[in-house]
This record gives sequence, C-alpha cells and structure tokens, in this order.
Amino acid sequence: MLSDLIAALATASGRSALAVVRISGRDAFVAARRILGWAADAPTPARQAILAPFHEADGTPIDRGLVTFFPGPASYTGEDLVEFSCHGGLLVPGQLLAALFAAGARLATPGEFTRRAVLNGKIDLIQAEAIGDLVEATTRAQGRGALRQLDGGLSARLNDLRQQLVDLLALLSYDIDFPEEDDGPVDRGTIQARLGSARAGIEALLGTAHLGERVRRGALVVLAGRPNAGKSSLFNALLRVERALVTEVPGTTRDTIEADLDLDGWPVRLADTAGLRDSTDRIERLGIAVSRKYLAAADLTLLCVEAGRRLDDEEASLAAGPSTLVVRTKADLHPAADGLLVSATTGAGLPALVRAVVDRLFGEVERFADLEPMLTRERHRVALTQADLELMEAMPHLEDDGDAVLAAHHVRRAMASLDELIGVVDVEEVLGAIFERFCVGK
Ligand SMILES: Nc1nc2c(ncn2[C@@H]2O[C@H](COP(=O)(O)OP(=O)(O)OP(=O)(O)O)[C@@H](O)[C@H]2O)c(=O)[nH]1
Ligand SMILES: [Mg+2]
Repeated sequence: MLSDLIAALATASGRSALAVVRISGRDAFVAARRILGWAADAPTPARQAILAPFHEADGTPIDRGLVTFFPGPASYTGEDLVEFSCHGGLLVPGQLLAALFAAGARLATPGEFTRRAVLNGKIDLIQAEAIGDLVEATTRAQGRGALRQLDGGLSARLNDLRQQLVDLLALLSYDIDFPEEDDGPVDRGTIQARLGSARAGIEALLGTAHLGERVRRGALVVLAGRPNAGKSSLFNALLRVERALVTEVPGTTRDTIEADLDLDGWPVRLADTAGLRDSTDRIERLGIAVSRKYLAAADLTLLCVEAGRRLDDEEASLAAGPSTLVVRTKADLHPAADGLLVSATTGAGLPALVRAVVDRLFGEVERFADLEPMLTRERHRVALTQADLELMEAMPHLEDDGDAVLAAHHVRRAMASLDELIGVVDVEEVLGAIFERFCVGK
C-alpha cells in the first residue's frame, strides 16, 4: 500500500560536500522522472546509482548528481523510494527539495520514513528505536549496542516470548472450550510450567535493563569529596581541557559542572561537584545540597581523598557505599601512599583509574550481551514488567480449582503488553494459532 509522497533531506543541513534527499510514497518515480526531465515511461532501473542532471519544472538546472530508484517493497520504507545524492550546502539541497514539492511531494514529519518502514513491516518498533540510537550514538559501545538491537536479536527474543504466550493461550482456550473432552482438560501442571518458563524469560531480559539503559544513555560518574581534594583538577585531567576552575582556595567549585566523555569507548557523563563540608556560606551550602543530589543519582561516585590522608567518618561511610570508588589524589605529593593513586598534575594513575571506572560500570556488559540481548529503554522495561505482573496474576487461576478464563485474561493482557512493545497489534493471530495448532474442528 502506498501512502502520500514525502520528501526530506536525509543528511544534516549545512556546508558539506554531499547531501542526500529522499522521497517515498505514491508516484515517487513520477516525481523523480520530472526532476530528471525523463519521459513518463522512461525505465527506472532498480537499486543502481545513475549519474544525471536534476532540473526544476521549467528546466532550470539544479545540480548533477546520482539518483537511485528503490521499487517497493524492497526499499527502506517498503514503498517506492528514490534517493538523490547531490552537492551539499544550503542552496542545492533546498532547490532540489523545492522542486520535489512542486512535483507533488510534501515535507516528511520527523521519523516519518522509519515510521512507514514499521507500518509496512520492514522493521519492528524495537529496530526503529535502534536506528535512532545508532544515529545518536557517540561512543563505540553505544554503536555496538544499537547495531546489535538493529540486527533483530532483541526482537527475536521478544517474539519468542510472545509465541510462548500464544501457545499458552491456545492451551488455556482448549481447557476452557473442551473441559469435558474424553482426554480431559490439559494438565494444569503443564500449563503452570509453561507460564513459569515464560516468566523466567521475561525476568532474564529485565535483568539486562539496568546495564542496557546505562550504555544507551551514558553512566553518571560523580566526583565528590572534601573541598580542595582535587576534584576539579581530576575532572579537567579526564576531560583533557581546563573546564572547571581550580584554585588552592577550599570551596572553589559551587555549581555542579557536567561533561560528556568517551571513556575508552564507553559513554560517561562526568560531574564535578562542590566540596562537601559544613559551611556557613549561603551560596556554598546551596552548592553542597546539589552535590548531595548528584551523589544520590550517581551510577558511580569517585570519592576523592588526598593520598595518605585517613578517611574521616563521612568519607568512610560514603566509601562503604556499593557504587563508590575511593580515588587517592595528588599522588605526586605522596608517592608512597596506598590505594588507587592518581595525580592530575603529572597524569600518573589516570589510565588505571579509567580502567577501574569502565570495569565497575560496564564490566558485565559483554558477559551479559553474549547470553541475552539487552533492554535499552524505560519503555522496554515498563512493558515487560507489566507483562510479568500479568503472568504472576494468572498463576493462582491455574491451580486445580482455578478459573482458566481468568488465567487466559491475564495472559492475553501480558501479550498485549509485548505487542505494544514490538509494535504488533494483530489479535486475529492468536485465534489463527489456536485453530491451526489444535485442529479444533476435527
Ligand atoms: N600537586 C598536586 N596538586 C594538585 C593536584 N590536584 C589538585 N591539586 C591542587 O589542589 C588544589 C585544589 O584543587 P581543586 O581541583 O580545585 O580541588 P577541588 O576538590 O575541586 O576543590 P573545591 O572545588 O574547592 O571543592 C589546587 O591548588 C590544585 O592545584 C595534583 O594532582 N597534584
Ligand atoms: Mg572544585
């Protein structure tokens, strides 16, 4: 099915050597032929880049570039799609778009090409999200994660879970419709075991959400500690720019400063905070209150304590937290001290610190990724949590004196949750599976 013709610049606008403009929908090839000045019946070879001049409707030349025809359904959107590769900058792509509008296209809304790809079954919602993530990625880890999701690993896993629920519903329907059959109803123990294994699958996926979301969004790493501990110096050293003010005056940093950082290929948001102490200065106290909020939200706190100094009570209690790493600063002044020694001044110990941070935050990712595809968004987590809750509610109704109708109701709701997640909304399919698998009419 072809919907109306949309056009958009597929590359970033601004000065560039090349730009790509694409159109998709009804009469895409008609519009393209007009831009090329070709006859209405001129052949449009599929998926071959053709060098040709582009014109406005009155024949005014726009550019000379490559045009590629993608007949649907073998195209990104599943519709007839044409890509024009032209010179970049502001003028040429703008003129080309205007000519396409004159030829019947309208400007696409954000994400509309990908939306059509989903509607036409080329990709599912999970893969559409992965395309967005790949475009947004700034680190290798994020790129790898997005590609893995685009590959369909997560989709396959979710579809498999969904299939388990379809089968479960089929068993339950049999139980509901034919309780008096000769063979008797399906053994409740069998149904319970199936439900248990579907729940285990869902819970295994939920177990990956924490890390998956961390990779996609970046981990929050907070530099904290007493005033003058060397937090801002370390912040600057890790960023490799003098971003935060550094002075010998305790209480220099007041506002929390954040920066995105690629730490050995892993995404981190690093925050430098106001030094923790009892202060009578109103502004400093406000800053310290913000520091505490950051500490509460941190995926990892780097507690900065000058090398060789004993931890005081507050530091010791922070250090005991599960997501704190004690960093011994100013190691150049105390070379014989113990601990994770770093010097912002000489750079000594920084690579080891980076390794320790990456390991603490992301060490499990690779191990996990081999076992299970990862959930990467709150949307995934919410939908699967909901599905799991529904299945849990189905359980009591699977006891011998339970009501299979109620059990089926909850399983159906769990399935609806998965359907929404993957982007499938075809209820007829369940009916189809029931009849196909059980030969009820026999
Ligand atoms: N020798 C040496 N001095 C350092 C090092 N790191 C920081 N300093 C000095 O320690 C003092 C405090 O450094 P900052 O980075 O401002 O410390 P801070 O923890 O951000 O302090 P507040 O913002 O006040 O909480 C400055 O005089 C720095 O030059 C280091 O690795 N070696
Ligand atoms: Mg500071």
